[in-house]
Amino acid sequence: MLGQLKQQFAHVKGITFEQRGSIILISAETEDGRAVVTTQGGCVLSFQSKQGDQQECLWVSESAIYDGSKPVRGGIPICWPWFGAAPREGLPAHGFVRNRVWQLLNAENLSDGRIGLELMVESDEETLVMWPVPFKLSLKIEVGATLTVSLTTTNLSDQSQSLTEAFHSYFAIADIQTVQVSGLEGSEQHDKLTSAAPVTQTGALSVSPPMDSVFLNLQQPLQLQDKGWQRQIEIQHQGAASAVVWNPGAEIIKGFADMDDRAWPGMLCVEVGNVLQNAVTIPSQASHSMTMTLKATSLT
Ligand code: TA6
Repeated sequence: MLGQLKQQFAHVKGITFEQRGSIILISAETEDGRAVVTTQGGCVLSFQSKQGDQQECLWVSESAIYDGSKPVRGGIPICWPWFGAAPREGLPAHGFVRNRVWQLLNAENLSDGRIGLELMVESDEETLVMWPVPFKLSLKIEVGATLTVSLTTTNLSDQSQSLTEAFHSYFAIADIQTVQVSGLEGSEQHDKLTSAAPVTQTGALSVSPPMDSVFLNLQQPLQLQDKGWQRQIEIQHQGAASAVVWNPGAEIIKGFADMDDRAWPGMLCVEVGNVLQNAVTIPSQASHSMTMTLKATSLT
């Protein structure tokens, strides 16, 4: 597999492949930025812009597992075709495509200097048992000074289908006490930990761990402001009406074998997608896309 990929994409400048444990890592490096993507789950594991503060934007757990038995803990896992708990017992949380090996369909040098990748996963006998819908799922990734990920679902069944989905991005932060998320103003916050009645978000969000909230009906791009590192990551989104903000805090993190107990102050999930009442319905033979662009800028 590794040898075949190296040969197939040898003509693409800035692309390299390597194996870590049993998963394949694709590195894409341009003059303006660098990203690492794994075919395991179609997950972006690293992104660094060479503009702005030039530091790593994404968080990956030091105890992440690279043997393919579960998704790597960190980066931008893809939750699809359901977000959160499985619709029935025995199925994985957050859907099944983060547990599958995606096929690298294309890698190319774009005319503006960025690198474009396209990965794909489609329905087969195994997925049809978990979710009885024939589908094709395409993930386009563009790497440069910014990172763009775009997930397109094509419903190949003869009926409309509803699904929930998210880019479950883990961001590296200086300290959870000093970050804020803005752009959630006006959206409807559903607190998953207290199940309290939804409230409308006003002002920038400060995070007091543990936090696990869904924000519905997003109205603008999000900004993750990190005073400690003097950096802002702007999270632009299209075709995604929800956000999720998650930090497990000191107690809940102990339940995660692939996260160190003391890792929580240095990570924050700010996810965009279509969750709860923002589920998307895709007519038969039609497609739906959601796109996210990350742009890091220095606050100094
Ligand atoms: O997005 C937040 C969340 O749904 C939390 O409830 C939390 O459990 C987390 O994702 C991680 O889920 P995972 O299935 O990757 O362990």
